[in-house]
Amino acid sequence: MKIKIITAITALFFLASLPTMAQKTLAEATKGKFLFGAAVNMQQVKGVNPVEAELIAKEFSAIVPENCMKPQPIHPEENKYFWDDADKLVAFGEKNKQVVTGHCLVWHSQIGRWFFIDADGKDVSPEILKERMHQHILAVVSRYKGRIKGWDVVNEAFEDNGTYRNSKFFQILGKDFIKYAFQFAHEADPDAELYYNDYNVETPAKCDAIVQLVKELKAAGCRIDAVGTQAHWHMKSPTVEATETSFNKLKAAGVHILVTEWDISVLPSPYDGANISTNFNYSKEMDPYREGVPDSIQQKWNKRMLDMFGLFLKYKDVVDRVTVWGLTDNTTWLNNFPIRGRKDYPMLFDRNNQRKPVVDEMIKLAEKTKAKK
Ligand code: 9MR
Repeated sequence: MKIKIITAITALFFLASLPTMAQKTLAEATKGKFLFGAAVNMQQVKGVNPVEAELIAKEFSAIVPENCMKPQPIHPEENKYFWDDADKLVAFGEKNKQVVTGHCLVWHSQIGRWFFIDADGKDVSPEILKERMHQHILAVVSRYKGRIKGWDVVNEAFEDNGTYRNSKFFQILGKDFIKYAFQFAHEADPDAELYYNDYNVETPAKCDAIVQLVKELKAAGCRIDAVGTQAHWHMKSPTVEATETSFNKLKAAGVHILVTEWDISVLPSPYDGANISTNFNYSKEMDPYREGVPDSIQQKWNKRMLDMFGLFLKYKDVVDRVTVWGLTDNTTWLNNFPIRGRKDYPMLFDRNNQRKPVVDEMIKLAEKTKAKK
């Protein structure tokens, strides 16, 4: 009798655990190949939506702040820092045993105007801008020393044609602003990995410019571990072939690759970059899937996600991390870019926080792939 009860209880436990056994997570499936991360917002960190917080904790082995470590939110005025959100985000990652990376130290966007001007509203001298960068980077990087694996040191310094973006940093300091940023970050935390991050890295002229930058930084004795390719992609562009070519160029330049902001928009787009200041007027034709994505389009999106994920796995020896830019279709930045108020479907989880079927396919693909050498 006793044995029968024990057998029945064991069987019950087994049955209860079946869904969890079948539901392997992305973090588990990619272990040993690359980190699998998500960009996280403060509502998730603060548990305003506990379901989202739990999904992030369970499915991902890495996190990056979507906004709270950018220059403007963390350093809104000279000598005035706002640490609360970033502190909470780092603690959230540590609690979940996730690798935390920092985004981003130097970016022309999301930065207080004060950074570039003097008391009369005129551009500051190169010396002053350099010193402000120094103070900013030392303060932010030192605060999280030993707790952040690596930093997006400079974000989006190039135009798609490979010329330097005419940002305030570039206007005042020339291209050397990039070198200074890497030097200051290394000074603040010599053990932290350092990355250059950009979108449309698949565009040949832009990729070549980034490779040239890597060479120049290395020649100047700077540490640079990896280039982050944001991977804000569309249904047709870039092609897998163009992406693979860019991977090979970066690999040959002696840096690792991070896929830092992955999403594939299902919507038509009048623009294929990620420059946040770009926007176009709303029209119904540009927002075709308000009632849901037709099956034929969904299948195409699934295939595209899997093809690209297969490429990341193929290059696992140099791809150290793949990070998706957000969690669900509900909160993705793409619902408002480059046209406000649309309904996009670029994420791995749907508007009800449910895993999309493609996740299971990705997991199968990852499990078939051997770990890094
Ligand atoms: O997803 C981010 C969005 O919430 C912010 O409003 C925006 C401006 O700071 O930045 C978005 O993230 C960008 C990232 O920091 C850099 N690459 C492009 C991303 C999408 O715009």
